[in-house]
Amino acid sequence: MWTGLARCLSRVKPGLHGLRLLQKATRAGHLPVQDPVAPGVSRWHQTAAAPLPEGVNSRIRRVRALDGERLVSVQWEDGSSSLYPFVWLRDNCQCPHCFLRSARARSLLLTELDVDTGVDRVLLTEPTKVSVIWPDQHISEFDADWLKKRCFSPSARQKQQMELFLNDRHYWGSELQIPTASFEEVLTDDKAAYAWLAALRRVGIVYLKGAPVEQGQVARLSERIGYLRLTFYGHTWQVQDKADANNVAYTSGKLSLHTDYPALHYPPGVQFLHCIRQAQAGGESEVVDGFHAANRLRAENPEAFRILTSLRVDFTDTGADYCDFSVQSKNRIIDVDCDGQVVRINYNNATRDSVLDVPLDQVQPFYSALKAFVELMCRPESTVTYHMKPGDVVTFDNWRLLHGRRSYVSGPGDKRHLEGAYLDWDEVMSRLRILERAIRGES
Ligand code: OGA
Ligand code: NM2
Ligand code: ZN
Ligand code: ZN
Repeated sequence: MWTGLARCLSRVKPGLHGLRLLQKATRAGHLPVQDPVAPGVSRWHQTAAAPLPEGVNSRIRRVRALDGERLVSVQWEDGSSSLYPFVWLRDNCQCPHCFLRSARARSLLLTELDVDTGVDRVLLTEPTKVSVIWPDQHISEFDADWLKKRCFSPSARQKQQMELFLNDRHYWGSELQIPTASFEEVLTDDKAAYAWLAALRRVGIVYLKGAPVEQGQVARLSERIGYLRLTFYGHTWQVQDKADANNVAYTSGKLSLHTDYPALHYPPGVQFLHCIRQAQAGGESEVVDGFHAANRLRAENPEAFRILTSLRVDFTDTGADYCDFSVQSKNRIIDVDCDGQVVRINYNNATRDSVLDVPLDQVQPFYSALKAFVELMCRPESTVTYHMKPGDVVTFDNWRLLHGRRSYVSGPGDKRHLEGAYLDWDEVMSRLRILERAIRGES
């Protein structure tokens, strides 16, 4: 099934309709998204493997309170040990007074928490249960697996964070075979849906084939996850050549590589585009891994990287659609987190404001830096090209990928038509975690 889907994918043909030949176009194929728990796992899942089940049955050999350091030491059966601060244990007491089980949330108030608490006694009541008796004789009981998961060692923290956020990325260039799955299968089958979203997270783009050729499909796909992100362009939006277009996307012109909606301070994390009708000529799509490109810029041109990660650029979007709007933002073109990791690209040349709030002497260096980044992304080895056909849906990470489209010509009665929708990563990651548990057979 998966391979069959991969085989029937369209490719951009060299010299097509007299448009510029993309050297790598014939290599822009697609790979099936495979079931991540079956043998022969697709390469997108090599390091994004499903985490171990929660109940790994950790057993404890010994517990003791280190009063001087205000830590509880837990020695595991295998000889390793973990340390837990008194204050953290008291804060995370799981008893019905301190924790509302039905909401899986803390009911203990911070006003009730003595951040300097000592402990009266620590006991190993069973090999898998630790009890802490506090000075006021309140009793907390902690499960061994629960504690193990929350160990403060750097390696345990890193493992836990990886399981929660799946931040392990596969970076790519023109060699990418876009992971591909069946539209109907991701709607109906949990394993297929998990494989779809896991690849969307790791690779940043997944192609879905076989959607009905009518409006409403991106909405169905968002309902599979939760809900979509409403913007001034509507719940879903129709990419078509329109009279008095309120956005450059609504013309038949070329769209250079961009992320959608940098005019918002919180741009949509995920984008779906469903091809309902393709153009007579042109309209091919192009994508680039913006994180990979930004990391290469850091290595090749550190000064350009410094400028694009520090200067806040004004973006603007004014008009009327879902309702009237006058949007302004200030975004760094390359956003990095406090560890210097690239976390978001914000760039649409069309909505970059003519207001440029930088000192005069930084204007020219800014343009040179931006040009260097765009040139790096436009290199043939960076880009993947594909040609959508009716029934195809492309789903991609709008914080990571830049996408573009070639200009097109449509006949008067058969206008090119894509329907799009946005989602945010919080909702997509939520569904991904739930699907992962469901296919592991947990509640
Ligand atoms: C957009 C867009 C791609 C296309 O509408 O923002 O990138 O192929 N469209 O029309
Ligand atoms: N729409 C118009 O940054 C942008 O202007 C992207 C794209 C929703 C297709 C908007
Ligand atoms: Zn309690
Ligand atoms: Zn776009």
